Amino acid sequence: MPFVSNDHDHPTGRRRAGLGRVCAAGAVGLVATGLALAAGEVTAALTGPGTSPVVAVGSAAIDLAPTWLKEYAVRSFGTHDKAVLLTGIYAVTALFAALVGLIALRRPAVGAAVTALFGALGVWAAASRPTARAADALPSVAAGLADAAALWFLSRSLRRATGRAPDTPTDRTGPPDAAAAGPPRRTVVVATGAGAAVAVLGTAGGRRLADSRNDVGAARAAVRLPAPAVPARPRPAGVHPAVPGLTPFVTPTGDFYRVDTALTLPAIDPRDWSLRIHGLVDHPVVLSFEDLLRQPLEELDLTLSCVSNEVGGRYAGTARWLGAPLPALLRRAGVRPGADQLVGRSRDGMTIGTPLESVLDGRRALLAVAMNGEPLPVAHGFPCRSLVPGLYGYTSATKWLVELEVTRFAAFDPYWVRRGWDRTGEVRTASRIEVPAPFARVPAGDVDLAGTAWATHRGVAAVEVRVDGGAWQQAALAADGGPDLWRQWSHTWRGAAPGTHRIEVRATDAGGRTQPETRRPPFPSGSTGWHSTVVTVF
Ligand SMILES: Nc1nc2c(c(=O)[nH]1)N[C@H]1C(S)=C(S)[C@@H](COP(=O)(O)O)O[C@H]1N2
Ligand SMILES: [Mo]
Repeated sequence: MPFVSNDHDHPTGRRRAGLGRVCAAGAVGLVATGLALAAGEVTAALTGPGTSPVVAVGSAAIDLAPTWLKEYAVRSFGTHDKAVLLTGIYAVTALFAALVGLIALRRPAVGAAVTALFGALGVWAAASRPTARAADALPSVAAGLADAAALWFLSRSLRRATGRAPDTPTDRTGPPDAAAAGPPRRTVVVATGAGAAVAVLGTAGGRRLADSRNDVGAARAAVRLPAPAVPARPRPAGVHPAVPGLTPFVTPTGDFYRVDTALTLPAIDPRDWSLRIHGLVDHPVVLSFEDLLRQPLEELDLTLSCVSNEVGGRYAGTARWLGAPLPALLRRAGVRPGADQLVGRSRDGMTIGTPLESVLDGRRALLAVAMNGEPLPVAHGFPCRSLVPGLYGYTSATKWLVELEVTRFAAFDPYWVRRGWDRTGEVRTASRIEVPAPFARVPAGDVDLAGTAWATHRGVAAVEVRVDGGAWQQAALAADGGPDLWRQWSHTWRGAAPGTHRIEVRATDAGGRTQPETRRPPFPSGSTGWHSTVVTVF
């Protein structure tokens, strides 16, 4: 007779029991890792939100990601790229956590070794941050210890409750009736459930504690902005053609694009902030926020754009900025001969290098403290960021700025240059069609076309459109707000006939250079090519 048919020894029953054990082991792994994350978050509330294991690993991943992957992420997920990254990290962590639970059930020592590896990964990631301090390793150490302890306790209980010794020779010597000696299964279920609850509450509590400890909302609300010594030049009427669907001329702050590598926003209280100007200067300067506000502040209407903007993309915005004139501060510090690069450093360790000659050639470079009449939003660099008209953000617009170093290109490669991007970052002429929207259906007859073009600091001299590869037509340019601002355009397409049509646009800058037709991706110096849109006329 092959086997006795009782529930435990029947192959199906055994398989079912085995499956239950596997699931329980997976759950134990997940709960142990959940407790680890909770321990990490609670500790990170004290050491800074950027030091939580998940955020540290995520930040390291951002820095290590190859350029094509970064470009892909920005292109596919836009400003959601960070949420996608974190979700991915959590998913991979959960997978490994369940696996470690299985391993720990059979081989506790291997399970412990893997959790130690997890902890070490977090420590390495935290230490790899450019602003790392020794204490930043603590959250990952705490997470690793919590993981090991929870895993050890829960998988031992599970082992005992299900009556199987781990596959290690020493443990095999236990009594054959280990099941009887072990805790009841209910205890394991309760312990695992309690662990899960603690993990969830701990993680949420740690986050809240971190948020409250790092809330600069009140400090930001308390900032009193002085009146500008140099107000913005009056904006001419008619900078915005009244075509429904066209982007506003001034971008509402809440709609302004955000591009940066910060998984958690640096929280800087202006009272703890200072800006150090040093390097190849005669008189290094340290400015407090008060000092900065005492400068003769200037207002500047400026279009800021990102090198990662695809043809027709949305990574450009216009705001009214208020800030201290940067050239005056540099002159006061006394730039030494031979210097050709100005490196901005942010609180989170970002480095952005600007050609010094463009800062000093008469353009209105600013150390900005306000955007559209309010202190800078935290996401846009509170309390201070740099701005240099005519350059993409990655070579000019350091957010959370804390340091300016006058140096040489030969002496230092900033963050993006180390990753192969062009070191100058001059804004390329760009134009886009916003009306009609892509794949819009419009009635036959006269069709309104409109959009936005920029050649920041040079100025837009002309915009042309054409339909189905026909002759280029001059679009009507809206009033000119000045070369540092984008220029909106409109055009009436007369007698549009039913069918599918392709509309193209190209702009010419004030230097007479027309956008080239050749499509190039953003890397390494900004995208090129004509934007086009397809519409259906009915
Ligand atoms: N500290 C810091 N500053 C930064 C960046 C960053 O990643 N970190 N990104 C730069 C880039 S690539 C751009 S395009 C602008 C975007 O500014 P915004 O987010 O305010 O639109 O910020 C620049 N300043
Ligand atoms: Mo950018």
